Amino acid sequence: MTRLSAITPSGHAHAGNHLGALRHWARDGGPEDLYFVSDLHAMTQSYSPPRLRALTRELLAVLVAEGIAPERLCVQSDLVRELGALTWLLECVCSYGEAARMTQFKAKGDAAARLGLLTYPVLMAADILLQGAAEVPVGDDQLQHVELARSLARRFNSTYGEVFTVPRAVTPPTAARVRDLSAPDRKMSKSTRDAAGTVFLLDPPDLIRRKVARAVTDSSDHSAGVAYLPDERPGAANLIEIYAACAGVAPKEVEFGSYGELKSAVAEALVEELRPVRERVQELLADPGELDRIRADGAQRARERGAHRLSSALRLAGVG
Ligand code: AQP
Repeated sequence: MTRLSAITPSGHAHAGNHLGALRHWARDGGPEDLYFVSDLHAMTQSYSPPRLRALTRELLAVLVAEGIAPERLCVQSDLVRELGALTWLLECVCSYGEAARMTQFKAKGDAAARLGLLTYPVLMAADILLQGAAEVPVGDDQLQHVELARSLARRFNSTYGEVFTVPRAVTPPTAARVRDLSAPDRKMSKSTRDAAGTVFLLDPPDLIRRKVARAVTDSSDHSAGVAYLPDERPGAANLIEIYAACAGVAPKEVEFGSYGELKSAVAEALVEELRPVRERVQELLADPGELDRIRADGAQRARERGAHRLSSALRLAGVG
């Protein structure tokens, strides 16, 4: 059974990506799973090409450093020809109305929006269908995109002939949803403008300590006992959840006498949780040869894995 997951190089990876996704990809994945850096998806809004290239490389290093087996990794743009061809086939079985209904397009799309913002869910369908993925672990915000991939697979299969596995979305088991430390009403995010609330995987320990020390706890009385109240005190609950995720316990089991103690414990837990990843990323970035090899091998494997599906789809569609 193949599962497929991706991380978009829209910024530096952070503790939310690690606790909510990356460490699970490393621990729970099967031998057929595929993880990729979705650099093509980072192009739907204004971006800097040199920064995109550097972030793509950094995120590939992060995935390796997280312990994901190199044979399960690739970079999306290394398959740009295959994905470009398949995206076109799928766009030709997708209606404009279906694409325009995607909530992310409805939220950000206006007349000036890049056409890629409208069509990138079709590219995501191509990512999934090219590799024959059966399961796609996603959060609620991406469910609609997997539904589109299912519809396009079924429609292509029934119109031209059976080629594609119809994928299904799976919700990852209770992964942590880490919130911004300064604005706990929103999730920790790569593309945040205010880095104070985001603990990046590559932040040095002292910076992590400073960011956690300044985290919002929703209480002016820092000596008061710590209670896990996600609705009333989302900032404190976020810190408790981060500590619980690092310590491998349930948030309700976390007990501290004061917010000061909680913050020190969260800072040290995060520093130790992220230290091996940061150190390994630094080694990988210092040795370009190893990363280049991993990337080239991953591209070749992913290309070979999708080749027969793409050629069958082109043939059945009467082209290629
Ligand atoms: N704050 C978070 N807590 C837990 N999990 C998170 N993920 C993202 N943010 C958190 C999970 O990380 C994986 C890769 O993320 P993505 O590249 O698909 O992008 P995203 O969900 O849009 O994440 P970001 O970091 O917030 O990026 P931007 O700022 O570009 O939107 C996914 O499995 C995601 O659920």
